[in-house]
Amino acid sequence: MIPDALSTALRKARHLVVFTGAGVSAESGIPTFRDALSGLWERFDPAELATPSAFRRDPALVWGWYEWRRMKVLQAQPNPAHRAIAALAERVEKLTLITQNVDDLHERAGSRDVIHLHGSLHAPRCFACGRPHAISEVPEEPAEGRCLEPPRCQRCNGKVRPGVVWFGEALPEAALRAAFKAAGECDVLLSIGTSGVVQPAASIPQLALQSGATVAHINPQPSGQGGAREFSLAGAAGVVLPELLGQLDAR
Ligand code: BV8
Ligand code: ZN
Repeated sequence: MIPDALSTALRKARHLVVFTGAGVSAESGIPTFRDALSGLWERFDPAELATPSAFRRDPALVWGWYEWRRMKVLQAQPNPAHRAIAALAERVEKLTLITQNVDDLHERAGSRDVIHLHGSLHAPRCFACGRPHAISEVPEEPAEGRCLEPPRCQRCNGKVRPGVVWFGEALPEAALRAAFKAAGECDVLLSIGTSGVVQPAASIPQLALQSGATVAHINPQPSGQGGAREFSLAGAAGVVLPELLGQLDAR
């Protein structure tokens, strides 16, 4: 059930920020960041595998992990959560969608101008010279647990790397600036499917709260500190968001 105070804040919101993590893609069958470490990668900690040093040390292991994840995304469909977020944009004056996810399911559900704080699985580039690398979008059976030699750059023959932001790497400047600006100006921020561990992205809901916005966390795990303007809606995004949309439409 959506608390009245939150429904009212949503109805009055002129600027809504939606901030998503891997949990919003969970119902599309995409493992969350930690769940992605199954099979061959089970023995790794994500913060250790998703790093430039891991790629330097064992490019085939890291490239294999990302190709496995990319194949999962190519075979997945947006779920009711992605679609409800795209529909929300038609119901508020301004919606800024900020995601930590590296899949393109928000875009495939119809969301536009998505701010990707941690890059994308669909934009590999040369590790040496940075040249973007065209990659096949044909979904192949994700080879569970296969190391794969990364392709080579056509310009300098360097190894191609995933287009994601690894631990220890700076987030894209413009994306981070736009995200902080939106969080500082919005009336309501919905934080959906994130464990709020990874910085600086994890500070976005707090920034919105400190700037006077109403914040709601949508997650099966209760989240947030709770307070006059902070709500925790315990549940799956694919269930809670359509309900929230329905309440907005029932006005
Ligand atoms: C930076 C892309 C500085 C890659 C990701 C010590 C040493 C070194 C660094 C640090 C350190 N201490 C802190 C740091 C900073 C570090 C950091 O935060 N580390 C953490 C581990 C403490 N951060 C960085 O390194 C960042 N860069 O600081 O650079 C700098 C500055 C200038 C110049 C140079 C350097 C870069 C961080 C980006 C890392 N890349 N992703 C990839 O995808 O492989 S982060 C990755 O993990 C995700 O993008 C996401 O953001 C994050 C968390 O992943 P998950 O936990 O799976 O996902 P999520 O949090 O969304 O959890 C799932 C949630 O969904 C759960 O809560 C679950 O309950 C919920 N859920 C499940 N099902 C559902 C659901 N919710 C709703 N509905 C459902 N159905
Ligand atoms: Zn190159």
